[in-house]
Amino acid sequence: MNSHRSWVQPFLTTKSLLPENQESPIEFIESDTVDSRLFYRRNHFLYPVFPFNSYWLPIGGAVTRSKLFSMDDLFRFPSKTIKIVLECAGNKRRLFNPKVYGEQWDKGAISQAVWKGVPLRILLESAGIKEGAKEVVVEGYDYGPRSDLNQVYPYARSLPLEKAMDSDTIIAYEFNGRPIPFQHGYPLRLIAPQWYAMASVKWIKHITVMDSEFSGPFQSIDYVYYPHKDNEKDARPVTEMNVNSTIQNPKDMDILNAGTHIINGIAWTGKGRITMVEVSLDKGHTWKQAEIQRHGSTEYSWVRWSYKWTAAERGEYKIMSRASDSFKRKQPSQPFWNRKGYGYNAVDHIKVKIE
Ligand SMILES: Nc1nc2c(c(=O)[nH]1)N[C@H]1C(S)=C(S)[C@@H](COP(=O)(O)O)O[C@H]1N2
Ligand SMILES: [Mo]
Repeated sequence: MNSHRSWVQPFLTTKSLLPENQESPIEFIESDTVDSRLFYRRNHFLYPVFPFNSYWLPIGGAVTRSKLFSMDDLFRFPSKTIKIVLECAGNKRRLFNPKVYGEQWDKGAISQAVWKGVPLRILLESAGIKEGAKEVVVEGYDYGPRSDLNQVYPYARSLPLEKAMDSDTIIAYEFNGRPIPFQHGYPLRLIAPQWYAMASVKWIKHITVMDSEFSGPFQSIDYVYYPHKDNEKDARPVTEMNVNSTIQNPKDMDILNAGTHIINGIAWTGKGRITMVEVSLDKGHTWKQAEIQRHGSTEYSWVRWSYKWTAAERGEYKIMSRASDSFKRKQPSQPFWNRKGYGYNAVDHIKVKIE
């Protein structure tokens, strides 16, 4: 049995190929750094073609000295290495009821890796931020038509100056100790910890400091919570990840023997840290605390949790998991429905049968 482990491997689950959107086999991820082979892929456009062998990074806009950095320039700056969860804002979209349009992600639009790079702050300071600067726009090399706007756009997003200046917001050049794989943004990618991953722009083309609000479609139309089906009332931008958890074992609809079973999974949040994960085996009437393994987890990474369950009686069981964080946020029993299906974080659940 065990000798199979080295050559029997999980795979990504394909959602679309042009552009490439594939999810991670999250229930089978046992490592806290996900290899690029199993790291989810989310793209709005086809992969970009650009001369990455003669790559330069320009920084301009509301700065006192426009800059052009070579890769070697970047390697010489002080670096920062961080392990972070990247979760697509559309992770678990398929679970919304009523259903919403868009990529029907199950639970695997999430992965974790170690990224190394230069804090964006250092680059901005070397260019000199002008007074009145508000946002920093990062544009990727990929672009394409949007069906709604009848125009070609690049993938570009802004960060508020405060987030851009956070010492953990980095321009990454390494992924798990190697140059970033092309699919994940080679040669340079923005990494914005704690925010849903739409903020972490791949294949950086240029960085522009702005003294006004950027209104590109990937933040004025997409990545906005619209709580109502047919009007824009109470719309607000998608930013930090919600507190969340995913059960990895058992698998949904498993048939198990009576006896002891380990229920385990991951939990993560975009603010503070995970303080508690609870499990319910009686449809949410009572909750028991799971054990959290913090070993190897850092400020921005997921934690692993487990709960030993002795299933004495035959029957069907619903297994639920609920995480809480240090900002007193707790997974709700019902998700916050929004028209574009972002930020799903209702209590996770699966069913099993004990025979
Ligand atoms: N340039 C560029 N950056 C991008 C995107 C994109 O389409 N183009 N997609 C964003 C979204 S929505 C997500 S969820 C993550 C996915 O990163 P991954 O493909 O490395 O997993 O990249 C973000 N950065
Ligand atoms: Mo995403």
